[in-house]
Amino acid sequence: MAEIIAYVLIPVLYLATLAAYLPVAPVIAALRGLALVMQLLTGHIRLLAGVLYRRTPEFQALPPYRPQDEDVKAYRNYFFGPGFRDLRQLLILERRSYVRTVGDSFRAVTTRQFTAPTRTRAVTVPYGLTLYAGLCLGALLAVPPLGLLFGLHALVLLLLMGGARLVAGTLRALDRSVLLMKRLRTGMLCPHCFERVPYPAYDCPSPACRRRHADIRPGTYGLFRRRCECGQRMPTLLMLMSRDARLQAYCVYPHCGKPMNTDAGHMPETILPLIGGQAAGKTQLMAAMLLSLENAAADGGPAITLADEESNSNYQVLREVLRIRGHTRATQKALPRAHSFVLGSGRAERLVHLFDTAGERFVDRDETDALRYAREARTFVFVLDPMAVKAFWTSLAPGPDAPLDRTLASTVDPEEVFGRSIQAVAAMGAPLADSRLAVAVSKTDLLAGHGLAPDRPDDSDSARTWLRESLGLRSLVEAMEQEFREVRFFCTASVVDDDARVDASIGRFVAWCLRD
Ligand SMILES: Nc1nc2c(ncn2[C@@H]2O[C@H](COP(=O)(O)OP(=O)(O)OP(=O)(O)O)[C@@H](O)[C@H]2O)c(=O)[nH]1
Ligand SMILES: [Zn+2]
Ligand SMILES: [Zn+2]
Repeated sequence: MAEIIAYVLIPVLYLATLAAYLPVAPVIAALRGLALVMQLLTGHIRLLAGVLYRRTPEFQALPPYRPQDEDVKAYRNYFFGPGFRDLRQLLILERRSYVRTVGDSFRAVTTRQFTAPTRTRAVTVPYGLTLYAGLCLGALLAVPPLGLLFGLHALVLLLLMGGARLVAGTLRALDRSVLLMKRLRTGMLCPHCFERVPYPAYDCPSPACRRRHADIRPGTYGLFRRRCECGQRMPTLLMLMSRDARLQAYCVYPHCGKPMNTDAGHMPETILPLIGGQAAGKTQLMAAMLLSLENAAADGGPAITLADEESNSNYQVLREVLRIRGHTRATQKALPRAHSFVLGSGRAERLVHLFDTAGERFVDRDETDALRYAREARTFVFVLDPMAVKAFWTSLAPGPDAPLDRTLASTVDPEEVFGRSIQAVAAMGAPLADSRLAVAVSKTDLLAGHGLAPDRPDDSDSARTWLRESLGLRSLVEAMEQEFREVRFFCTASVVDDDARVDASIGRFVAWCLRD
């Protein structure tokens, strides 16, 4: 009987139970597979949160972008590198997590159902095989949704990366057109090396940092703002700098790198070179021009502010010299030859650079290079000291009163200076035929005292005739009128009266020079 039970009944019963189990097995396998798929998907979401949001070390599989490793010491914008790094990290971590999760699940079945079962193997082996089948199915079925999630992630990232580049490009174009509107197509003038700077470099505004950012424009390191290595945020565009938060601009040329005017790039620029021989009266004329604009501002004219510390302190010195009727010669050695100031307010604001182009500069090759800025000028001033003309001393007999102070005269022949400077400026590529020339006949206060000045000093034609006929400068006047589109003659006296008001001749002269 025992044999019947052992070899017939039990096997038949076992086979019958197995047969009954068979229809249920696929359901169990499917459920196990589904469980694995869900486990893998939740794992993916956990990874996504870790990589994109929590950013703890266990979610980092690739070296991060650090500002100290960059050429520009700033943090990258997410869509210019870090976003792609996150996607790659996610892929790496997902692959690891997939292999681990699937492997762990298989190992668990192997131990619990095959190698160390808690119940008889007759039960655990079929169940284990079912679970194996389910796991195989789950591992396979998890791949398409995971792939889809990655595909979606990559697509969204790609779109945002493209969008970010589009925004950066648009912002740059917008900033560029604002610059064009301000007539700064070729950039702003560096008052130290006289080069045109297409877009200045800026220092981090944090006083403890001051890292130089060569190009702050929207791009890799930020769209609207960028973050310096020190953590300080700074605007990416001239357009985005508010009036009182303008960053200090610096020249981008490696041989210079000096600070530019803080207003550079924020308003149109006018360059006004003063050409003339040594001691022709350029420095004093420049001071008188500034003082005259200051007088005009006090009378309700356009406001004037010296654009930088250096311009300001130099101007204070010059003004004092004018005021005490001293002579500029003693001070000029230490003075640079540029004064920058902001004229007007609101939309009419502009940055004016006055340059003293010393006559001796035209001799030296290096010095002529410094004339580069003249390329951008459309109005030139030629300072003509009548006392430097030989005919002045021979043909104009001074009156009976005290003789003219010859030591105030320039010793350089104006004709020679004009010829040389115009040649040099034209060689720089300045379109003289499109430019205007203001001829400032200097020191006329001295002449007037001796009755030697033109009859009507405030009239251009009268001054012109005087230069041609009385001073014998016919060929010089002709040369001027040939080179320039428009020539105007002014008799100027760079002197102040007792109320520190500049001679009226300067006001007229400045107004013409700064006319648009
Ligand atoms: N009275 C009078 N003196 C003037 C006038 N302009 C210049 N001077 C004097 O002429 C001399 C030369 O003038 P500066 O302005 O130094 O000449 P500059 O062209 O700058 O000379 P460099 O820098 O050497 O090329 C100085 O002693 C001035 O005080 C003027 O309009 N009236
Ligand atoms: Zn420079
Ligand atoms: Zn910084």
